[in-house]
Amino acid sequence: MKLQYEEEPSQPVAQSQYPQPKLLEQKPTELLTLTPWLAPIVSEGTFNAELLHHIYQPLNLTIGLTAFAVGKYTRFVQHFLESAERFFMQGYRVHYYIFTHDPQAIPRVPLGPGRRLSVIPVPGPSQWEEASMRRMEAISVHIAKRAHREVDYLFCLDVDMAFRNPWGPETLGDLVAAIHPDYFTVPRHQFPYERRPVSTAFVADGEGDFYYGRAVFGGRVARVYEFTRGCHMGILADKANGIMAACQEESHLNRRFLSHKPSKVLSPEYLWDDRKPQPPSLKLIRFSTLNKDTARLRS
Ligand code: 5GW
Ligand code: MN
Repeated sequence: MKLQYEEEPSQPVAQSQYPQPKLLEQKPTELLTLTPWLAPIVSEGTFNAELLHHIYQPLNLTIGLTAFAVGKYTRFVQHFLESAERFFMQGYRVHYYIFTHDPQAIPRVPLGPGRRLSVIPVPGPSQWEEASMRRMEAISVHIAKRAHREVDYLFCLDVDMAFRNPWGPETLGDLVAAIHPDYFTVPRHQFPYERRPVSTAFVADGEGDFYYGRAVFGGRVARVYEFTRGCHMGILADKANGIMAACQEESHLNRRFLSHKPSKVLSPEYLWDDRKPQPPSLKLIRFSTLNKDTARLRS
């Protein structure tokens, strides 16, 4: 008997036309729970946290978390880490990687047992400005050099944000994307994709699943490596052609998630923005952009 095996969902999906999955399609206050390619969409009420803990705890996993703090963004690190200590992967081994030009500026936030922090040096703010969009490159290099040995899963997050409610093993998956809070009620032809065909981030009008935010993505460390490398290659190709995609890294991230579908999708609970009122469809906010002015007042 000939063994058959199914093609992995990580394979590029052929371009095709199909209806846009709509997070709010069924009832106005109930989120879609499954994508058309059968990836779970995670939100409060779709999982049992206690059950998941019993399943994942014995696996002794280490979860990595990258965040960049270059230039003035070092001021966000303290609050980011303190909130992560309270809510991010409580009860699991966690390895924070803070990428910065200024290791002295990284505060020593007390960490719980099994949790550690490494500071990863990156070029200073002036180079960062010129070479914005270096995050994909820096993360892929860091995984190849080091993180692939140290963590099982890796999340890559913006630092100007804070955890507000538990973020646990329900978020773990091979390749994980988060729906952008500004676009989950928007028809896909209005997504701010890169629309110029000369860009490697090009997305045609009739295409698109969800518009994902670049502030949150992750997955198994090997898959995050492929993902960040793929995005970086697209960015380099555009640079060689003198093109900057409409939403920089986020355009490339969205292009890649269209052909390399995420195996798990996080609802905007996991990527919110404090400047927006909480809609009835979101039962709680887990991770949210700080009101930057508020953050400035606090510091
Ligand atoms: C931000 C805007 C323009 C040029 C540089 C930056 C910048 C971003 C920076 O100077 N330092 C820095 O560490 N970052 C990192 O990139 C932070 O982790 C930040 O959270 C992330 C994305 O930049 P944001 O948060 O300003 O982007 P938005 O789209 O969330 O406002
Ligand atoms: Mn941000």
